[in-house]
Amino acid sequence: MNSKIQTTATVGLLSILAGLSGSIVPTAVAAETQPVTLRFLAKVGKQPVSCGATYRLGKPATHQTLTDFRFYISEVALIDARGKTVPVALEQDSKWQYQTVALLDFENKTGACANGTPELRDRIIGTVPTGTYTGLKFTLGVPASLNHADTALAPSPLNLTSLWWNWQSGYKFLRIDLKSADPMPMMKHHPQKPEAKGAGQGEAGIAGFPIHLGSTGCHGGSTSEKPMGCSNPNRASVRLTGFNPEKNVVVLDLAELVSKSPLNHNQPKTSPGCMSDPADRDCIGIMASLGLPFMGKPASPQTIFRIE
Ligand SMILES: [Cu+2]
Repeated sequence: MNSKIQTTATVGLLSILAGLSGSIVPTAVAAETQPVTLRFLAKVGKQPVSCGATYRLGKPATHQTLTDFRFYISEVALIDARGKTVPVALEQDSKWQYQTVALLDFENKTGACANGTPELRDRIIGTVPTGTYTGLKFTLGVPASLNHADTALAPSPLNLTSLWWNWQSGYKFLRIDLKSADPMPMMKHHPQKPEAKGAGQGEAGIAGFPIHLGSTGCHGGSTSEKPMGCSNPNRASVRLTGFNPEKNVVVLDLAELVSKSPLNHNQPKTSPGCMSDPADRDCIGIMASLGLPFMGKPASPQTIFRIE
């Protein structure tokens, strides 16, 4: 009975406080926040990338035309001078950002990027507790909780079929497609032959080195149940220091991503390029650059993202 009286009294007091003024807010909720914009830039070495441009890439270097360049970033956090990590609350814009996931898009559907979308997106927008930050942390990929969705029903930016494999494997966390601009060895006797119509529209039609990163070895589940897990989640965790959101940009360097890969070569009986297949040796260099474990090789520091 005593406690009932106390409860009533407490409720009464709270009502009075609430009624007094809108400015009375419990301290716990009053933590100040500040807006933050994290800018990204896609480059080949020192050059910003552009759709349809041709670059000398890979090892040995070959001429490659860019036909797609998009990726999902999630679990973004800033790090202060003491090493404390605070998550960035992403603006929920119903377009580029949903929950903890953001899409970055460096293709504009022009020229060779016919498979893409006209809009570009080079930033992540959100809020963090007020403070001074010197580092950045994020995941290249879609979190497991959002990865096994149906693009027909999922909210934007998780509704793009071009960035999705299937319900069980989930999304292509990163999609960078390259088309060889050198005469391909098997095309040598038809060097003038124009590319077949429809090439680049579907995976089967791509002649070149598409890079599609995503989870593999996802087991269990059914068409109505999520997989129990994926033996190769392939989510790359990135931590960068010396970052001031006001001054710096996060660069993804395509030259670094493919620096160990012979791009005009394809292991027989595997998909073109690297589509994350654990048996595809064409992924060895790509996964190493991403810092992901692959074919028995342990994870190593990633080399594709840097601060500028
Ligand atoms: Cu686009």
